[in-house]
Amino acid sequence: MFNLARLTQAAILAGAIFQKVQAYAVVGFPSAAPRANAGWSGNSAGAISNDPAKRPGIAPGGYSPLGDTHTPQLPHFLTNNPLPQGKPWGTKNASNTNYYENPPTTNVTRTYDFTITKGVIAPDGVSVTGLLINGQFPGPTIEANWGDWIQVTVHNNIPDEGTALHWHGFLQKGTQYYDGVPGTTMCPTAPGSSFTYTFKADLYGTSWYHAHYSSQYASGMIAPIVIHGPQTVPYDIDIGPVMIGDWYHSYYTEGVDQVMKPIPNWKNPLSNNNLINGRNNYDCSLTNLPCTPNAGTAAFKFTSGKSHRIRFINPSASAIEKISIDGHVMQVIANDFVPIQPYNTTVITLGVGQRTDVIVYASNSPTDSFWMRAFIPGNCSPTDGKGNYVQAAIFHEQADLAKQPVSSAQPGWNNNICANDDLSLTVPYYPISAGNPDTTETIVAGMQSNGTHLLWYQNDRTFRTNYNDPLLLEAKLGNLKFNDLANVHNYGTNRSLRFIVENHSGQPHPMHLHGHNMFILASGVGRWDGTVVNPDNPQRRDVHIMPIGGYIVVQWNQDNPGIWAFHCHIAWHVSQGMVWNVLEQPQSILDKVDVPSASQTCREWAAWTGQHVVDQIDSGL
Ligand SMILES: *[C@@H]1O[C@H](CO)[C@@H](O)[C@H](O)[C@H]1NC(C)=O
Ligand SMILES: *[C@@H]1O[C@H](CO)[C@@H](O)[C@H](O)[C@H]1NC(C)=O
Ligand SMILES: *[C@@H]1O[C@H](CO)[C@@H](O)[C@H](O)[C@H]1NC(C)=O
Ligand SMILES: *[C@@H]1O[C@H](CO)[C@@H](O)[C@H](O)[C@H]1NC(C)=O
Ligand SMILES: *[C@@H]1O[C@H](CO)[C@@H](O)[C@H](O)[C@H]1NC(C)=O
Ligand SMILES: CC(=O)N[C@H]1CO[C@H](CO)[C@@H](O)[C@@H]1O
Ligand SMILES: [Cu+2]
Repeated sequence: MFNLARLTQAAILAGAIFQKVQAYAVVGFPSAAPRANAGWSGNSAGAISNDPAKRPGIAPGGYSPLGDTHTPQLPHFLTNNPLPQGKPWGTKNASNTNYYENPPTTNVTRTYDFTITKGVIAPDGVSVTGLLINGQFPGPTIEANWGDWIQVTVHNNIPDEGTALHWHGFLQKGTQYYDGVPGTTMCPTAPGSSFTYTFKADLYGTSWYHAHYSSQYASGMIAPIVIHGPQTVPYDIDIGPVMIGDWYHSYYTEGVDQVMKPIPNWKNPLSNNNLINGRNNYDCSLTNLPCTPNAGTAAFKFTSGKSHRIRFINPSASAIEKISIDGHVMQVIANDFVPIQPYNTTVITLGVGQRTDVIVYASNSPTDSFWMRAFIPGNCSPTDGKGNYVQAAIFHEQADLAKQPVSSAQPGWNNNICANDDLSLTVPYYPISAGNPDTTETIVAGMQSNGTHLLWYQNDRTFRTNYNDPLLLEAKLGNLKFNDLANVHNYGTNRSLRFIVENHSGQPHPMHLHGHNMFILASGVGRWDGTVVNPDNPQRRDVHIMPIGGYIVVQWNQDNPGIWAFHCHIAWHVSQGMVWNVLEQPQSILDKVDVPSASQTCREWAAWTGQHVVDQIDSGL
């Protein structure tokens, strides 16, 4: 056995090898030593177990098995269930199936059992209170095949807070009760209680799940989801999820307190670090908190001559991430759950909640090594300027793991454009035309005072939840008179809706819609001139960045009865009320959507809140 700390130290002392990050002065950014790889030997990529439970555990020092050179690659699909001939999802593929209308049914259910706990963690060496899923940060990866059912039982062992988990990007057709938005679809799960979610893997690709109760997810309740499905561009190796997000050296309630302070004392929380799969170093001289230097950065393994799929996910509370790999072009094959016609780029931009799947081709040199980099531009997202950069080493099979890669950053790797790639580049693989909407809504978003607090308003409406009285449960009872702060808008049986959202603010907003993929018709700075990009087949996804001082134009078909939040995915903006609820086909909610009439979860929540004060400072989401 070798000593982790000593190896890390040795790697730093390799001196000349450590390359200072060029072009950007990373204040206080300490060495990025590769992690020790106690379990990994030699050149083999490691056997892939088809049973996620049989994969190796967490590397020393980390809180998740992700992001180490011995993290096993993922299979192309799961086979630990009775398989019909061929693919688990049958003959459906990326070009012959409209996945919104005809997802496959495998009749296989993947079950997971999660326990949420609160404890002190130090992912970057700085000790903070965090929230863990089965003791992990990021939490355990959910893996399923396209067409499977996913069933997750969540035990809330947080002693003093409710919780709810949201499965980002799934349509939840007929299963909205399991969408995990407290006060909208369900009551929060009380401390000591459990809740079992059941939903279908109707779309395929890369996503994540996260707490939707206040800003809990900013304290660690995030984790990847991989739904194996048809391939559009063949590749050899699936590296798996790479979550890149901001990190705060305080429990999330501190951020909520800051942003919800009455005028004039409110302020935007500043992120303190940037993590890849929950890992980075931090310069301990910059904090008064208990801190251990050289916590370790993430590392990945490539095989020379092979093509590698990487599943980038931005689970930040607030940050826009710029992601690049030195010396390598990334071939983009999907955005969110939507496969697209491949295009090449060197820098990927992800707003909160967004995913991009890429294929990276490795050189034939077995000893190659180089850096993956991620950067949060300060003009896009409020950071303290000390920890907005993270890097992770990528090693080929015979590279010396004790040596820092020596590679140069891509041109533009740290560009400060607070917007997604041009919509003309992102063309869905399965073409669908948006058509003309039945109803168009113009929404002007900006900050306004409610008399005491500065909140986000959309057309003079802001949002605050009532945990004890979920909107969906009321709709199921036929009660459609919601109070003003519920911010519910009834679009009845309109077949399609178009939202023109204007941004009267100095910040970009990653806008997310539950229960749907949106057609992204246009996005830009200033005012929309009426032009639709790729009108026959516009980009579709579930989050798109509304640029600073600009707009987005989105549209979707009302094919999913329910109450769906259209919200900014910046945790602090949601706290301040940036949520617009779409009530879709209320009559069909009564007729078709399965919602328990007497919710045990609400009874448990009512019992708990009868004896404890819920200190709901923010909107509740
Ligand atoms: C999908 O299947 C159809 C046959 O149903 C076939 O013609 C087509 O080439 C397949 N597309 C892909 C991308 O595999
Ligand atoms: C799934 O179950 C349904 C109902 O029992 C059945 O009709 C269908 O053929 C099954 N599909 C597969 C792929 O086994
Ligand atoms: C994209 O990059 C890949 C790998 O470098 C290359 O094979 C392909 O030809 C490129 N495609 C385009 C359109 O440049
Ligand atoms: C403004 O909003 C905050 C946060 O929801 C709330 O606590 C406060 O009571 C509101 N002020 C008024 C005057 O309604
Ligand atoms: C369409 O939505 C609007 C709200 O914008 C509503 O007034 C109208 O009644 C809806 N139409 C139908 C057919 O439900
Ligand atoms: C389209 C639009 O109205 N954009 C606005 C975004 O916010 C800035 C700042 O308030 C305005 O100047 C823009 O007109
Ligand atoms: Cu926002």
